[in-house]
Amino acid sequence: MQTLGSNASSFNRADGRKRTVWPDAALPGVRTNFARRSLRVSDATDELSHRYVRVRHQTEALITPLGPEDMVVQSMPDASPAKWHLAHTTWFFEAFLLSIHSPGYRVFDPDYNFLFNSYYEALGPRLPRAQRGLLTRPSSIDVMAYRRYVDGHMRKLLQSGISAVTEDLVRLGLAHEEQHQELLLMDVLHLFSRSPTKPTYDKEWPVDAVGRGGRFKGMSGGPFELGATAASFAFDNECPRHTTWLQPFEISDRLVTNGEWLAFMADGGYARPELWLSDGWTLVQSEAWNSPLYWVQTPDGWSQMTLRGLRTVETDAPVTHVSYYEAAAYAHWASARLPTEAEWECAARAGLLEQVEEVAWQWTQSAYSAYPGFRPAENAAGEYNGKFMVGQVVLRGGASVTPAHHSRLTYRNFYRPEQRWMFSGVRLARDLNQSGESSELTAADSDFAVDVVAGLSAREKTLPPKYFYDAAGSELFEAIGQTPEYYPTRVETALLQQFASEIATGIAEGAVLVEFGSGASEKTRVILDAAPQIAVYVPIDVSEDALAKAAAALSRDYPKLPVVPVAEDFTAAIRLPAAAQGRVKIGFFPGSTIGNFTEAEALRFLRSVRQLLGDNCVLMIGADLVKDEATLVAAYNDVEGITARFNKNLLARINRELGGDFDLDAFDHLAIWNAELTRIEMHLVSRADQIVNAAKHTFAFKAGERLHTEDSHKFTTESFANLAARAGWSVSREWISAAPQFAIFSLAPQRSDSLLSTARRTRTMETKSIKVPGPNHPISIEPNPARVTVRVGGRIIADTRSALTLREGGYAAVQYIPQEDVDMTLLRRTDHHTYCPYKGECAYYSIPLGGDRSVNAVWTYEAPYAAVAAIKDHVAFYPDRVDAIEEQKESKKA
Ligand code: SAH
Ligand code: AVI
Repeated sequence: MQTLGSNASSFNRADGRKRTVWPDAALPGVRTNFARRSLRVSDATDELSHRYVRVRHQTEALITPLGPEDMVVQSMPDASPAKWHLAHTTWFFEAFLLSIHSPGYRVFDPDYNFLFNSYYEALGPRLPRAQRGLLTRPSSIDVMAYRRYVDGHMRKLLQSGISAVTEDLVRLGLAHEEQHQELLLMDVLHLFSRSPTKPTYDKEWPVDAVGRGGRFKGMSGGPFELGATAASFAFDNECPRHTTWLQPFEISDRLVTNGEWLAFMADGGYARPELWLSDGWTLVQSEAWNSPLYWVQTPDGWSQMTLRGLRTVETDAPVTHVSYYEAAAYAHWASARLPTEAEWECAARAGLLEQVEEVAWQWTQSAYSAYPGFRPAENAAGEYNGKFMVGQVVLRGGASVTPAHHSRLTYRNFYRPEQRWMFSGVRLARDLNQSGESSELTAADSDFAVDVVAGLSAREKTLPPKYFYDAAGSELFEAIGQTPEYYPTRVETALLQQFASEIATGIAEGAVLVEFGSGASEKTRVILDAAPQIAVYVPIDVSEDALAKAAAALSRDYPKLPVVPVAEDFTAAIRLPAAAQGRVKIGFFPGSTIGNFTEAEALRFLRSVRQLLGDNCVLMIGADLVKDEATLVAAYNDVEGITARFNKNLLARINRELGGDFDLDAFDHLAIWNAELTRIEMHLVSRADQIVNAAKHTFAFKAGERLHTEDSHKFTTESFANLAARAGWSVSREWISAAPQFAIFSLAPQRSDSLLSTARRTRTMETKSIKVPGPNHPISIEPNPARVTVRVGGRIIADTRSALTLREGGYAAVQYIPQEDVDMTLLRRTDHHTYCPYKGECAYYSIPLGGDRSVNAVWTYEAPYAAVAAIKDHVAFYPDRVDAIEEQKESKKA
């Protein structure tokens, strides 16, 4: 992909996470209270020293394709020569760190403060910006010597052990240098674009990725928490996080393409004053603009100057290098508008957007100004932000030239509305009215419409269950979980709580938790609480409202945990966000949502998750088990009628979103058990012959005709393990509740070198089933009031008044005797072990005194499961492997 060496690869799209730059050498202040204080001092210093070296090398890697002449010329006042960037970023460390925090430091050259200060009044007079191209001296060699000199002193400073304030300044200096890495590329591109030979900076520079989506995504509006919290590094202009109000809106999931821009141009976009803001129209005329900045008309059509040289304009790629005026005119032409920065941040946090950071900064319609409560940082570096908060517009996201991991969803880039040499693009937004309808009717060609038309046109009418979950449907599902009949939510949550700490032991430090069909993310909390080592949470759900609400609530309650929601259909090809990369992945698919798939869908899903999560992953799946029909049917036919409302909400959603005219009272909710296919089926049954319109189509229903809306398959431990095995997974642990039985399976990828047949591969050697005692397998433990003694070889080896009597199912009662009342010196531990799914791992002892008869005569549960915790530190004896186990009832003392 790159010829700039490994350093430069942190610039482009590959991982989708990028970040930005300030308009020309701009330096925002930084807050000092971000949450990285848990690192030990030496770890923090090591990490910082390495980062310092990486970032400084990265800048130098960027100039390797440049010759000495390329480094000096200033192609316009907004751009700076590459040599100036190299020196200015170095000056930052000298002026803000070494001169203040390194006792005895002598500046490299006293003139450099004048030459390489960008904006800082507090640090004295400086070379006017437009004269940076006059600096033939100092030479590039001098500037590189300056870099080495400052790097040497910085190395010493970093190794000397630095204060938190100094550390913050170093991090700020590195963020500042990353901004200049982007500026350097912007400025080189501008310089080369002015050259008649149109030079190539890097012929391997990646091309901009084409977006997949192309849909508007709706958001319901309401209060929204905008801005950065104290939990991680952010610039002062991103703070404080504060509540703002959003009207309902929709936002395009991808950026405007070159092809769309060509249509705008062909429709006279640059020649129609009615589309333009007044200042923009003046500029279009005075500058004779008729295309984005780097477009060049050739006999073969439009080409575009890029870092790869002059290339044909790709119609599917996003348009870049347009000013705010052009973006606003385009939006006007497209019957849309630009999003506000709050709308952008809200949609990005909800995971609705593609091309967030990897192609171009996105113009918002928000003026760059202070958030309520904004306070500039109190150091000299804080001079920057406050004084630029006028006459500029906010851009959000990140660009192909932004260093990886530099930006964040709260990042506020800003430029003047006429500027366009930065990598700027366009994302559209539109108002929704209060009932959530678009100002433009786009719903008719949505996936939903297509699936509804196909499903209602089929001979046996059916609809995919994923469409249950609009905002109302997600809330109804939560309400179902509260009904007494719908046991799966309650039982699975209790099972998770009971085994949380055990589940947590299988989760690696720094792992990412990826949840499929996360809904309200309530069960997730049990795992997060038990496994604080989880470093990132990625909830995936089609229900945008549920996802946005859950992500906001989790961010509030787990402020240190990055929550990166993905609003996608998890049966489609999902890409995990960059924050998940390089981490061990823990998949979590609770709720028995896997039961809503057909067998083929479940296999496809499990196989694709196997690919998505990689080799070292764990996948935990909650699955409901087959049980008696009455319990099952009641769970899907609650007396209060909430499941019926959930089922009928599908019709309400069609009415709302696809202009349908379903009469909800003309259908009955039906839930039946299909024993042959081991599934609960939900249907809506037409009460009469009727005609229904939806999605611009007409459908006839006969009286009694069913619309099949959902299957909930139920499993046995065997059927589930078999399914998993066919998709490349082995069950390594399973936890099973008391009745009504529900299971959680922990799956591991099958080893590819396994020669075992599928049937044998369904369980790994270590598979452990964990069961909770209940009515089908009751266990009771009671103190035994009798004195209990055990005799072997004629000797009393145990004598207690504190025995516990354990009764289990149909087995004989067993006396568990506290070890302190047993002469343990007479026992010999053996390597015999057994496993009980209700009680846990069991270890054994022989009693040499008893001879052959007493081999493995004694057992103990050293870490018994919670339901039988009382027998810890007790041992029990096989009656036929000892002489006698005697109980003497003692009369109560008077
Ligand atoms: N995990 C939660 C919610 C289960 S409800 C729990 O256990 O209680 C099922 C969830 O899966 C809903 O939030 C629904 O929106 C989501 N879902 C259903 N089909 C989906 C699909 N194809 N892609 C993504 N999410 C889906
Ligand atoms: C999400 N899914 C597993 C639920 C189920 O049990 O099939 C959805 C549901 N349908 C009716 N009630 C609950």
